Amino acid sequence: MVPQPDQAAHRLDGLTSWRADWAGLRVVVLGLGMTGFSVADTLVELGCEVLVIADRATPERTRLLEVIGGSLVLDPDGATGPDAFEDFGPDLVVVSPGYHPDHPLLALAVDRGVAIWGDIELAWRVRDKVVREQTGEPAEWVLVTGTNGKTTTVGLTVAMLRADGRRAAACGNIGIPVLDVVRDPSGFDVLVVELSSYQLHWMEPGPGRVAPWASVCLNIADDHLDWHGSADAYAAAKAKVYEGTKVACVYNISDPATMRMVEDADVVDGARAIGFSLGPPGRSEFGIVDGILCDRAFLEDRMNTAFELTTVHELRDAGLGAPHVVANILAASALARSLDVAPLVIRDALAAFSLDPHRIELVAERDGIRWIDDSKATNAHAADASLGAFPSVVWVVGGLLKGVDIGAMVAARKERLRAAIVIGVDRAPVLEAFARHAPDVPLLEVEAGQTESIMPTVARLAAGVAQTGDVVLLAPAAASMDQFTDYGDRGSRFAAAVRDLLA
Ligand code: UMA
Repeated sequence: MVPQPDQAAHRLDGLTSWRADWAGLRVVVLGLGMTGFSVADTLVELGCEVLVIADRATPERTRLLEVIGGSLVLDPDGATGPDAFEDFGPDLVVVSPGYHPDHPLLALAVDRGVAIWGDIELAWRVRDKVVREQTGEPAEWVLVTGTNGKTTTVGLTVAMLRADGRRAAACGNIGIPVLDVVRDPSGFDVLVVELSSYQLHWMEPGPGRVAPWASVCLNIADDHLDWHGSADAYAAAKAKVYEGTKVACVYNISDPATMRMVEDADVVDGARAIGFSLGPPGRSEFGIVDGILCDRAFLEDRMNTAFELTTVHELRDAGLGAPHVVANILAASALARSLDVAPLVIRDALAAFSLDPHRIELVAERDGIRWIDDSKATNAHAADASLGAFPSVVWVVGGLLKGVDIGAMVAARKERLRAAIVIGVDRAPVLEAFARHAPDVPLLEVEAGQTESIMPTVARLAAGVAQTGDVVLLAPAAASMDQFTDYGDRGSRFAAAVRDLLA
């Protein structure tokens, strides 16, 4: 007998542990990328009946799915998926983050009253698979979102926790599915989970709601508007990061929208709001006084004293001095301090920390000109932060703009621009932004031809205009997939072209 939606809902409510009775639950998994595979693998191990439906799948994952005992319907044009869905009659759908919420199979699930979870909800429900020896409890979770700086902040927080001897894992949108970490038999004390707005979109109140130890939305600016439909919907998804927080909601004082998110969030009684900014900190805040990064939140006498964490000078020496990186450091310190990591341990962790590639990475310096790869600046907000770190810039800009207008940033930063070198297939919006807001900035265009020739041309053009004291900055304010495999490919090609030119 096919279970009715309310029976199925009742059963799902009880599935809040790895040891609950998952056997025989019929689940459609949407997507067979990184997430879809981790979901299918988990559910099969739990004894569920699993049908994966996807537009595409690599031969490797297709084969592995067969080996573990999941079924796959490949549905490249949307023709067979709906019938396969109906025939299977799922109790539950688990969706990969890349699926647009208007996808016909999701509409079908809603129409048939079938619950939809994201992979994060599933991971939270089964997080007790491996528990900590000392406490018998599963790892605590720390959630990190924001438009920019997520991965850096996750890396910093994990480094601080590890320096304190905790077993901490970075996971989520950084490229490691949370389910893989939750099932890792070695076990962890803390998971630091990077969440994209897509993953947050699917997180809902109820028995599967994540209750993090601490959470942060680093900043919010327009991004992914094509997926969410509006800036409000994007912000509403991001705000969910704070829901259910137990100890510390960390927010950005210079981005008041993040503070409002905390005010509106439904958190556990006693959870504190902790602000961070580059200015002097008030009580319950992290900030900077006379070049010293301070914690005025996690100490008894926060009226009169503060803990010193490190100095801007030391951070500059470690290549961590750009203002937006310092902001990430303050946020990560707040998360780590909420877990009782000592200030001196934080200082040591920072001294040993280096940024990931393609994040304001110095590629070369010659004749007083610095060449910097910030290919990770895939949206206007990140590029704006990057431009703000340098007084005189030859800016390499363009790519997939994802529906975002860069006009305001061009207007705000034009005084810093020696010239702009425009790349990308869809360059009309970039050219328009300059024509409207910065007509005096010289523009050099790179033909949208072969991928191999783009960066060598960029390097040659930049060398022709850059002067002593300038920074040639690859911070394209756009995604890369129109011409490159990903932002890493774009940055590596830039670095290789610069080195070739200077060799
Ligand atoms: N698929 C379809 N139809 C669709 C969409 C997807 O069939 O309309 C299927 C295909 O089988 C495809 C698979 O789904 O192979 C891909 O699923 P996915 O797009 O959800 O990607 P995953 O491989 O599962 O990776 C996801 C995140 N991707 C996205 O959110 C787009 C990864 O973030 C994340 O690292 C990974 O889960 C592990 O948690 C990447 C990303 O670009 C890095 N994130 C965006 C960003 O950071 O801006 C949000």
